[in-house]
Amino acid sequence: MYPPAVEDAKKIIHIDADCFYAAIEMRDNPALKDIPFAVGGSSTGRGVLTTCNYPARAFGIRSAMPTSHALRLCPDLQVGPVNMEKYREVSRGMHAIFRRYTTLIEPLSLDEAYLDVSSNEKFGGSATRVAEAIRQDVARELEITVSAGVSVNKFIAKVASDWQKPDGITVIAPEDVDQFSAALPVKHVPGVGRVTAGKLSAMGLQTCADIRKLEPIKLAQLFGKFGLTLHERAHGRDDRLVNPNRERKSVSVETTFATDVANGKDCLEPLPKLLDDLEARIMRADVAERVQKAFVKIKFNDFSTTTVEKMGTRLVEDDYKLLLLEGLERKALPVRLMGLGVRLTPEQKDQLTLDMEA
Ligand code: TTP
Ligand code: MG
Repeated sequence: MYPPAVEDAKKIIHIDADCFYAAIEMRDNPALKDIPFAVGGSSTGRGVLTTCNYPARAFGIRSAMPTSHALRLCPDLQVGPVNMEKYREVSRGMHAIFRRYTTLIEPLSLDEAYLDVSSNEKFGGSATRVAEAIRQDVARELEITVSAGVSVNKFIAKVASDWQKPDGITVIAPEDVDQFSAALPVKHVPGVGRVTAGKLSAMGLQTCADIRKLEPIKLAQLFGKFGLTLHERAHGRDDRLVNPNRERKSVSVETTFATDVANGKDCLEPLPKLLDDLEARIMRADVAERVQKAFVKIKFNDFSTTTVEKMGTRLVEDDYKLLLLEGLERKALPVRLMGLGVRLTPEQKDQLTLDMEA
């Protein structure tokens, strides 16, 4: 039964470091602390920022923004190079701290993880106090700040960790989940992108309380399988477990067309932008060395999905174009969504062993 009785509720923490790469650079060079500062630029060979500190954000500077654009917004912006090895080391330090409190840790990226502390008996079983202890340990030992969300499931914990960033903690108690999720603007639900939010807004639906008025079948008609997930999230529900053994097998990005596009060359239009996004995401997930082959996903307007992948394909526009054209031939239907991805080779386990000994 959902929602579970209060005493059966899980205790999930979502941790997300604040302006992670920039925070580490500021720690190592305090002169950067109070001036607009970003990490990225030419050293990545792509001329985009990976992230920036909060003074830079006041100018409207954001992750994935071209450095040239950021410098127009703030000519005094300092841009430093990416030091992945250093960020990996801090990430390992964060995980060593997490393991003091639970073994149920699911990393999402270098600076972000879910922790299930339902069975933790420290601090009288208080997940809030565990989250506070983690935040203190990280601040003291690694000299960066992390924000935390504490609640009964992954979805609410993740939304909550973002609620009072930076250096914040937000706790949504079991009895408050219903009200919190009802008031939540639907664009904050993970998986709701620009197009989905736009469609809902055009129907006069802004919050999860608005979504609750729609029958699941209606949501499924509008958004396919994701419509059913949206129905669950709108009620504050998420039954996904924290999975410590999850290994990333692929990285992908996708875009839903504002209106379905006729099957043909027009579908290729978002390709360059999507490829940029995919490259940024691969870098962020720190898996560039594990890229094995390219794949594409196409969703037709009858909600059927096809994927095309081939050994030997690489992260280049021409290869994606060929895969997409092959996929488009499979059904003579307009296209609703297009995705690009890469499959990854299995993780090197010796890295993990090192991790465990840290
Ligand atoms: P995020 O957690 O998304 O961002 P952040 O930690 O910099 O800032 P926030 O305080 O909002 O959490 O990403 C973690 C790191 O991943 C970030 O420091 C740099 C890297 N990254 C990229 O390289 N490219 C990107 O597009 C994004 C979003 C992040
Ligand atoms: Mg972060």
